[in-house]
Order: sequence, then C-alpha cells, then structure tokens
Amino acid sequence: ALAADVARRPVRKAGSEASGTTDATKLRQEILAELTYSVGRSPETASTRDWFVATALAVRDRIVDRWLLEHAPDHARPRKRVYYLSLEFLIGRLLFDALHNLGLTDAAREALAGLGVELDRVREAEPDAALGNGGLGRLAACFMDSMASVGVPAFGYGIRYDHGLFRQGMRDGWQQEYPEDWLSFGNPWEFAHPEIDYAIGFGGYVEQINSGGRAKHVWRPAEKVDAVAFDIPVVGWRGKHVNTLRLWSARAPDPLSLAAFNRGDYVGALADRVRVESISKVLYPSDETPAGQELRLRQEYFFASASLQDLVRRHLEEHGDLGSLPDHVAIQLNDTHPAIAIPELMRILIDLHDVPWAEAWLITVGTFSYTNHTLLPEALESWPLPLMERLLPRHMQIIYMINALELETARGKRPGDDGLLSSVSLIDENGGRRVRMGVLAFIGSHKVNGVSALHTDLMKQTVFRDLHALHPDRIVNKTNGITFRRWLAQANPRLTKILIEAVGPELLDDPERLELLLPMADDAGLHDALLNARRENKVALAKIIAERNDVWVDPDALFDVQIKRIHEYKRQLLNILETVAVYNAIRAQPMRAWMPRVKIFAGKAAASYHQAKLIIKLANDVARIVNSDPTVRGLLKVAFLPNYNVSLAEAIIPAADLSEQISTAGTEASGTGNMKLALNGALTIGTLDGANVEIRERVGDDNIFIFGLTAQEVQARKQRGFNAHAAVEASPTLREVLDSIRNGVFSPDDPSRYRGLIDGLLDNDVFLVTADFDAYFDAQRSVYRLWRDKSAWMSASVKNTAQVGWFSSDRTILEYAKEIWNVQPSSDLA
Ligand code: GL9
Repeated sequence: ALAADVARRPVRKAGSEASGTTDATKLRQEILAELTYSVGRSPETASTRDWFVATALAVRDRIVDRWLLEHAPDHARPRKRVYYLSLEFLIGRLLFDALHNLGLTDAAREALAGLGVELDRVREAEPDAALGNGGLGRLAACFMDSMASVGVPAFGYGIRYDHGLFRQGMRDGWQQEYPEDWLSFGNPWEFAHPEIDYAIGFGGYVEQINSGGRAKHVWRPAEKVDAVAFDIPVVGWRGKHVNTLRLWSARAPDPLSLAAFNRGDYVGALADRVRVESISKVLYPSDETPAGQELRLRQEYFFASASLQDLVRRHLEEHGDLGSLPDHVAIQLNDTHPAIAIPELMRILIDLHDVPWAEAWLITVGTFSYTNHTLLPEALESWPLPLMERLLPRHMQIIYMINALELETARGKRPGDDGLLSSVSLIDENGGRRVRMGVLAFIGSHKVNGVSALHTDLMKQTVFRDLHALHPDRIVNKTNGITFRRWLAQANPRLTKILIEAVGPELLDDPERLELLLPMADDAGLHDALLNARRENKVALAKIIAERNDVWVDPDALFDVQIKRIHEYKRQLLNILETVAVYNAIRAQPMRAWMPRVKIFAGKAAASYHQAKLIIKLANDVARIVNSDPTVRGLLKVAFLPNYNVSLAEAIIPAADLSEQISTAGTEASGTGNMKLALNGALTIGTLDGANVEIRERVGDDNIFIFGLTAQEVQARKQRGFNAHAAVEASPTLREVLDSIRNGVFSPDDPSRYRGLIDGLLDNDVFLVTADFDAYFDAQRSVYRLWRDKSAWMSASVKNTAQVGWFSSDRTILEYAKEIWNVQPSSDLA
C-alpha cells in the first residue's frame, strides 16, 4: 500500500530524468516501472523474486548505455581485445556485483526500503549461476570482473548450461546429487540473441578438391548444430567499462521431424532435437579429472568453434584481413578444455580463407595462449583417436600435420633423442592411441602459464619438461588473484567499513593501500572494532549452521574452516583425523581448559568419486558423534554444511578464524580460497603448496602456520617408497585415531564402513596423510597457543589483511595484459 501511490503512475525511464530527484528516488521509479511493465506485477502482489527481477532489470538498464557505446561500430579505432575461452564461469549472484560497481548499493537499499522491501532479501532471491566446478571456474569469473575494471576490452566465451553444478543434498550423511535449475525463472541479466548463430559441424568426411592447381580440403559434416548467443554485460569498477560474457546455447536446425510426427511417432519427432540440444544441457561435474565422454568433446568443439567463428567475423569486419589477427586478438585458453580451438583456427585460415600453412601457424601461435591449472596426471585431457577421427575428421588431419612438423623441429634440435620425441608427441602411443590436449595447447600457444610460482616451476620440471626444453621462453608464471570487490567489499561490508575508516576510501581503487594498516597492527581500538565485526559475521554464520545442520555453535569459539571441492589431494581426511584426535583428548581429560572450537567443512564431491563421497560421510559421522557427546560439552563442534557454492562461501569466509590449506605439497596448483580467507583476516594453517608459498612470503612466517613436507620432500619420500605403517607406529595419537575410525566408533550402525578407507591409507597413502599428521597436529597446537592471546591473534590477523593486497585479480590481469596479451589496459592509457 505504501507504494501504491507511486505505482499508479509508474514513470518510464526516459521520462525519469527530472532534476533534483535523488538517486534512490530515481532508482525506485525505475524499479517500479520494471515491475509493472517487464514483470507484469503490482507492488501489492509482487513476490521477493519479482522484486529481484525488477531491480536487476533496472540496474541492467544503467549498464546498457555504456555497453552499447563501447561496442558501437564507429567507436574510434578498436583496441586489441582479449577472448577468454572457458568451459566454466562460476559467477554466483550478480546483483551486488552490478550495484557495487555502479556505486548504487545504498541507493538500491533506500529505493526498496521506501517500497517496504528489504534489499538483503531481494539479494537472496537470485539463484547462483553455478556454471563451474570450483577454483578454475571461479577464477574465470574474477577475471571477467577485473578485465572490465582495469579496462581490458574482453569477451568471455563459454556455454550457457541449462543446468549448472548439481545441488548437493545430504541423506544420512551421504551426498546426494540433485539437478540444478538456475534458469527456471528466467535470467534478467542476459540478452538472448537468436540472430547471432553459427552452424557447428560434427562427423562426416573430408573431400579433396582441386582449386587452381592446389589441393583444397573441404569438410562435409554429417551433422549440424546451431550455436545461439546469450550475452551478459559485465560492468567494471565505478562503471567505467562494460565487457561481454557471451554464452552459447545449442539449438537444433530443425525443431522437429514432421515426417515422424505425421506417422504418429511423437517421441521420435523430437528425438533429433533432444539429442542435438543436449550439448548445452549440463555442466560436467568432474573436478580435476577429465570427463572422457563423447558429449564432453562435443561441448568443447561446439563452444570453441562458435567463439572462433564469432571473433573471426568481428575481426574481418573491423580489419579486413586475417594476417593481422595477432595484432588485434588475444585468445586465452582456460585449461586444455578449449584447446580444439587451435586446429579449428587452422582450419578456418587454411580451408576457408586460403591462408598457406606456415603463415596460418604463425597467426595461430601468435594469437593463442594457454593456462595450465593442475599437475595431477589423471587430470590431463586426452581423446581416443577413433573418437576424434569420427567426430572431427578434418581437425584430426590438421593435428597429424602439426605433429609431424613439431616432431621434425624436435628432431632437428635433439637428434636421436627418441624419449624426447615420444614425450612431446601430440599422440600418446601408450595403451590405445590418444590425442594429448596439453601438448596441443602448449605448441599452439606463444605463452603457457602456471597459476603460482611453485606450480609454474613444477610444470617446467614435470608435465612439460621436454616441451619446456624445446621452447624455453614459453612458460611464464601468473599467480592467481581474486576480485576484492566481491570477496571483500560485497561479502564483508562490516570489515570493509573499518578498513576504509583506517586507510581511506582509496582502498577500493588500490588494494595495495591495505599496507597502511601495518603500523596499526597492534592498535587495541582497531582490534576491538575488528572483533566486533567478526563476531557479527560469526553470529550470522552460526544461524545458517543452525538452520541447515540443526547444530548450535558458539560464536565465540574458534571457527576453523575447510571449504573447497572434496578431493583426496586436498586432504579433508587429515583435518578429520585431527578432529578425532582432539575428540579423544577431550574425552581422556574432560576437565582440562579446552578452547571451544568449531570445525566447519563444505564442498562437493564428483558424483562418481566414491572415496571423496565416503570422506563426506565420515565428516558427517564424526560430527554426529562429537556434537552429541555430553562429555564434550560443546567444546568441539563439527559441521559439514551442505551445498557449498559461491553464496555460501560469501557467508563463511567473513566468519572464519582459521583457514585450512593443507594439500600435499606439490598438488594444489594455486588455490584461491586461501587468498579470500587471508584477506578477510583468517590465519592460514597450511603446507608449502600452491599460492600458500607466496602468501607466507607476504604475511611473514610468524603470521601463518606452515607445517609438513615440502614438494621436494614429498617427491623424495615417494621415490624411496613411503611406508605408512612406520609413520603410524611412530605416532600413538594417530594410531588411536585410525583404530577408532576403523573399529566403527563413528559408524556404530555399520562398524566396517571405514575399514577399507583406513586399510587403504595404511597400504598406499598416496597423498602422505600419515606422513604429515604429527606436524599438522603440532601446528594446530600452536594455533591454540596464539588463540589464547587475543591481541597477538588479532595482530597477526591484521598483518594478513594488510599484506595480501597483491593477490587482487586486477594485478593478475595487468600481468597477463602486459606479458601475454600485449594489450593496453585503459587504466594505463590516462
Ligand atoms: C584448479 C586448481 O586445482 C586450483 O589450485 C587453482 O587455484 C584453480 C585456478 O587456477 O584451478 N585446477 C582445477 O582443475 N581446478 C582448480 O580449482 N578444479 C576445479 O575448478 C574444480
């Protein structure tokens, strides 16, 4: 009723420029106009979701003017553009991104309050766009934000999956996967462009024809799929630039088979369409393991081909000839998933535009660069030759040719070195011939990068050792980063307010200003303010834990969090073993002065990854026993929060005291959660792995809890043949923990549930859990000693926040721009 008066005379945007109206009043009118004319609802009947859609549309309109300006065909001389090709964009919610970057958060809060609507409830009505699995996909989303913020003209290209990463439910502590349905109520951020579509071929054969004395190859695909564009505008900081995230959706050229329909075969009439459109139906939920199925290869080629056709068309419109492609276009391959784009560009150049091979190869290598995100051997993508030959026959011919030329060069540089030849070959000859996508991505790129200093060094020594020897200038490091706009300003407004008061609002433009906090690291007033803010964040998280897990936790306890995909190499198991050790200790001496502590876990396991799912079950089993044991008296609580996603991360990270980054050294390429947590003032307990190494360099040894074997030591231990039995014999604490789990203390309903898990650990402890257990246990005791001294703890916490400004993804993107893409960011143009 409050709004009825305004709503009766809704104001269309064009007419709402009345001078003197505040931003909030104007925005309120725009929201009401959207609610009325786009959503078709009155304020009286509008649901929270309706308000979300109306607000998003009103905000989107503000972005569009800028966007169209930047993409106007007469827009001066277009600068070099970046095309970020990624099968994953783990975006999360977009409303606060847009509001924050446009400086409209307060105006929107006020505008909605005037309508009797709460902005925070509207925010929660937005479904997470979960078009990614984990760090790799989230990195792509942070990069989109940073490219728009520092002014790197860019397109993100990906797939508009109808169903993103599965929703994780828990039944009896076991993970259950349910389909995710983010688009079921529409997506107010996107613009459908059914007129932007490209035909994508599959299968068929290659014809050789004679064209003016030259042999020409013509691919005659057996099947065609249309790729249709959906655009999401990505607005950067302070609304200065707007880039585009263009996601492709598969559409069947023929909506149905009339012949089948007329025969009365209604299912058959739609069968082709269903099959074709399945390409963009679901995100593969595999994490650091290749999916391996034909549909995945179809997804990869589908989006790579659509993206290349799109950018080649744009380039030809703007510049006329393809020889200048590397001067105007940089294509970044996010892992090997889009690597098929390399032979696809070769095909476009050679078959469709008559560019000679040598020139086409120079153009291709000059245009592409590739980021490697993992060293895990099981994660390296390769495709069986028969599948490739059947699905992409022309690409296979091109791959053979690339391979022949590359091997010839290698032979020239290292005559007689057959080991080298087989290791740099595009074709893996061991056990069924396969195409190695990592080799393809490497040799088709002018730069190849790792995502942390350690990871890049290990790349040079391991997976790409021989390729690195042949191309010593190709591998470079680009340590990952995170967007502080989402992971500090939006996720943790309480902390942000304090930081701005301490170092000034310029912080929002220049994260390195956080260093100005250092002289205040021991300031009691600052500590109090920070403790209050953190306590409120912890109360909010405690509420979520109560709602989702029906477990009460004490906001004054130490919140110890491990949030990430569940994977053996990330060693959630090590954390659970330590939890059990603490539980045993409390039970042995219940009356000692134990510091209250909450172990918080969250993360999804790939549906087919049984061991990871068993670890989730173990965490839940331990939680049930520990949380309900009266001798523990609530001093130790365990909570496995279901359905981890970007939005849940935004609630957990600001409430964390301790950040678990405990992967086996040499296995986690970088990590980015480690950066988010340190920025928000959590102290890290971690191994010298991935970007932890660089976090330690910045925050200092005294402000981080490092433990365990180094990557080198891990290698050496494995070479010697590691024996878990000996490690367990040497550690009575660990032995007791393993015995209790093995004997069913945590699974009384099925006492043998964890026998296999524990025996497996003793037989073949691939990730050296037992080797690092004692060091980890001791590191946790040092955590406790520091936690007892509130001001010492807070001093270390401030020193973390103050010294991780460098991990801004703006910094990462500026490095890519300069050293890989050769693009001038507009923040440099001045
Ligand atoms: C990953 C690495 O494992 C992480 O250490 C790294 O931070 C990110 C981003 O570079 O990439 N590689 C990878 O395959 N995943 C990563 O998180 N997996 C998922 O994204 C699920």
